[in-house]
Amino acid sequence: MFINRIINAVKQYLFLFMCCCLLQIGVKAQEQKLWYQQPAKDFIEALPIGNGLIGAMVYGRVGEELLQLNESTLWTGGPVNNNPNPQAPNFLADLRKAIFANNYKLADSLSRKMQGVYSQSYAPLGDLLIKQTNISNKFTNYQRSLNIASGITNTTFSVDGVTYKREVFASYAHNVLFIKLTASEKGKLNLALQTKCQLQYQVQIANNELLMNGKAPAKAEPVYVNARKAIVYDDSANCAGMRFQLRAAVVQNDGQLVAANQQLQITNATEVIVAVAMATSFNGFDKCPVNEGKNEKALTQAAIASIKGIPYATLVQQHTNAFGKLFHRVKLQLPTNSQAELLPTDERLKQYAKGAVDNGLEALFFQFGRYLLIASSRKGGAPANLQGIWNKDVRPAWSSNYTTNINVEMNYWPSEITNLSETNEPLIDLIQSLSVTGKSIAKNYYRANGWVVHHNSDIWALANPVGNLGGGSPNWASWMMGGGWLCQHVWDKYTFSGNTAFLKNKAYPLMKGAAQFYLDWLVSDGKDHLVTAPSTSPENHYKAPSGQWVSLTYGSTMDLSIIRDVFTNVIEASTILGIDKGFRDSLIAKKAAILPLQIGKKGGLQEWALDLPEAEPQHRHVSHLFALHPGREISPFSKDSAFFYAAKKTLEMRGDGGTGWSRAWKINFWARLLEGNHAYKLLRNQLEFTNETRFTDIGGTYPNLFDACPPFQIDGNFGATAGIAEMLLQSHLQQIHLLPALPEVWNTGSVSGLMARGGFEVAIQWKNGQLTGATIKSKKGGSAVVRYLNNTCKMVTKPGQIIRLNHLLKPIGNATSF
Ligand code: FUC
Repeated sequence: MFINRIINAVKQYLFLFMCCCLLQIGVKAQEQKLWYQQPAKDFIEALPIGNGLIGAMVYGRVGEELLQLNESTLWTGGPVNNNPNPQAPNFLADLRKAIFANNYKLADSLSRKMQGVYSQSYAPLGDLLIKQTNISNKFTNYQRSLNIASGITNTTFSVDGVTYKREVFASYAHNVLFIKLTASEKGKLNLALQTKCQLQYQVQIANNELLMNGKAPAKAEPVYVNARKAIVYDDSANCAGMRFQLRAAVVQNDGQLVAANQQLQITNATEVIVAVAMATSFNGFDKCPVNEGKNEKALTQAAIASIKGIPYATLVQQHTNAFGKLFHRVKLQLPTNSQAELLPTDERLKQYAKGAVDNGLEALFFQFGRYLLIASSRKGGAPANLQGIWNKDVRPAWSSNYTTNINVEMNYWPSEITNLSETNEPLIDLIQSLSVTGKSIAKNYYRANGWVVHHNSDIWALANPVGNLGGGSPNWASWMMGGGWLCQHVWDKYTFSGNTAFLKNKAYPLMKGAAQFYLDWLVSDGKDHLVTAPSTSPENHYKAPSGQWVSLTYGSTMDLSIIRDVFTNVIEASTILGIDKGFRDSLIAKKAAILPLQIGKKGGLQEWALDLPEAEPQHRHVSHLFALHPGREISPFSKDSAFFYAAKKTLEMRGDGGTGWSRAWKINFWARLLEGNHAYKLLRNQLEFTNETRFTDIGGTYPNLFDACPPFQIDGNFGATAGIAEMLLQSHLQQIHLLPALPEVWNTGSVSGLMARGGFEVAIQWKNGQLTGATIKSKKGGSAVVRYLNNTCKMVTKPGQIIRLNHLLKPIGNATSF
C-alpha cells in the first residue's frame, strides 16, 4: 500500500513536472511567434516574410490565399538628372539676405525657386492568389502564425474533416520564395495559382511555369501631390521604367498540373511545393534600367534553376540555419506573464493597451524589429525604405521612399547595437551612391565642394531638394543635412567593429566629402559665429512676431548639431588613420566657431538660433535633441551637463505622444537621459493598439505588430528595438554603460549578444533591479571603461578574450589585465 502510494506520488510529481516543462517549452516557443485565430482582413493584419531582397505579406485566407509580393529594387523612374534646376544657384545670395533681414515672405518664395523634382516611388510587384475554391469557407481549427526566429509563416485549418496546411518563407540563399501546401487526406488539394498586378503587365505560361512580365512607371508623383497625371509610363527607349518578372514554378506535386489560361491548376494533390522568383532590370543608381538593365528573366530562371534537385527539407534547413545565424545572436529575457502568452497576438496587444503587464510582448516586439531588419535589408537588395520592403500601393504614403530627416536613419539604429551589422550594407552602398549624385548637386546648386543630400531620396540616389520647382514647403524641402546624418552610420559601422580598413577605404572618404560640403555651407551670422542659412528645424515652424508660422531661418540647432557631429567624427577618424592633418585642423577651427547649443528661457534646448516660440510645441520631430540622440555631444558626465538637463526639459515640453516613429525616438531619448521608467512609458505608448490607417499624428502598433505612423511606417519598429537596446546598454560616450535605463518593471532579466562600440559583445544579467553580472567578449582586443551606475572599471583585452564581471564590476576568474 505504502509503496503504491509512494509510486503514485512519484508518478503525479513526474506528471506535474512534465506539464510544467511542456508549458515552459510552449511559452518559450510562443515568445518568438506572432499568431492569430482568423485570416487577415487587410494589410495591417497580414504577416510579413522576406529575405531582404524579395518579400510578401501573407494573409492566411482560406478559399483564396493572398500573398502581396515585393521586390526591393522595383521602383518607378530612372537615373536622376543632377541639374534639375540650373537657375537654383542664382537665388542663394538673395535668399540668405532675406533670411538675415527677417523677410519671411521673400525667403519662402526664393527658397521654392531652388527646388528640384520629387523622389520616385517604391512600387508593389503584384499579388499571388492561391484559389482553393472547392473548399467551403466553413473552416475550423484555424491558426496562422509567423515564427520570427525562422522566418516562416504557417496557416492551418480544417474543412470537412480535412486539415490543410501552408508554409511560406523567403530563402536568402536561393532568392526564392517557397510555398508548401498539404492536405491531411490523399488527393484533397485542388487549387489554381494566379497573379495580378497594378502596374503594366502580361501573364504568360511557358514550360509549365507562370510568368508575369511587367514594367514600372516612368514617374509616380507622391500621394500628397495633386497631379493631373500622377502615374506616367514611357514606352520609348528612355531610361525610366524598369522591367520586372515574376516566375512561379510547381517544383513538387503528386496530383495533376495543367498550366494554361494564365494559371497553374493542380488537382487531386496531397502535397504541393511552389517556388516563386522575382527580379527587376535595376542595375545600379546610374545605369539605364531599359538599355543597360539586368536581364530579369535570366535572373528568375537562374533562381529557380538553383533549387533543382535539392530536397525541400534541405531548403528549409538551409533557410532556417542562415536566418537563425543572424536572429539568434541576441537573446532578451524579461519577466513573463504566462497568461498573456497564451493569447493570440492581436488579443495580447489589446490587453496590453488596457494596461496588462506583459513584458514578454515587449521582448517579442524587440525581436520583431530585428526580424524585420533581417527580412528587409540584406546585401544585394535596396536599403529598407519607409515600409521596409512591404508595400501594396502604386502611390504609397510618402512614396515609400528614403526620408533622411529621421526615418531612414531610424531604420538602421538597431543594426549595430543588436548585432546585425550585415543588414546595414545596402544603406552603406546607397550612401556611396549619394556621395556621387550629391557631389553634382552640391556643385550645381550651391557651387560648393563635397556632397549634399536633402530630405528625400530613392533607389536612384536622388539628392536634390524636392518640391517640383516651388510646390513643396520649405519646412521639409529646404534641409541640407541628409548626407551629414547618414555619415553617422558609416562612422558607427567602424566604431562598432573597429575595422580600420573599412574606415580608411570606405568611411573616411565619405565622411570627408560630407564635411567638405559643410565647410563651404557655413556662413557668418554677422556676429561671432558660423551658422547655416537657409536653415529649418524639420518640419516645425516658429511663430514670427507677426504671428505668422515660419520655417526658414538661420542656424537651427539640428543643422549645427549634425555638422558638429560630422566634424567630430572626421577629426577622430583622421587622427586614428594618421592622415589629413591640415584638413583636420581646419575642421577643429571651424567647429569651435559654430554657434553652440543654447538654453532658452523656458529651460529647454533652443530649437533655433534665436529663442523663438514653436508654432507646435508638441511637434512630432524633436530635431533639436540630435546632440542627445543619435548624436553624442550631450552627456550627463561632462562639465556641460546643463545641456543634459535642458534636453530633459525639452522632452517634457514635447510630451509623450506623436507618430509611431516619434514615440520610438522618445524611447531612445529617455534611455539616453538615463530615465528607464520614462523610456518604458514611451514603449507602452508605442505599443498602443491601433487600426487607424489614415494620416494622423497619433501613432501606435497594428495587429501584425507593424508600426503605425499612421499609416504603416516601419521606422517605429526599428526605432523601438534600438530604444530597448539603449535602455540596457549604451556605448556612445566612450564607455560600456551597463543597464543605463533599466525600468522598475523589468525587475529581473538578462540580455546577451548586444554590441558596444570597440567590438565588444555584451551579456548582462540583473535581479531585483540590480546588476548581478556581465560577460564581455572582446572581438578585436583593446581597452574599455565599463560603467554601472556610478561605478566604473577599466579593462584591457586581447582579441577574443572573454571577461566576466560581478555586480561590483570586479573580474571573476582569471582575468588579470585590469
Ligand atoms: C517626415 C515626417 C512624417 C513622415 C514622413 C515620411 O516627413 O514628418 O511624419 O514620417 O517623414
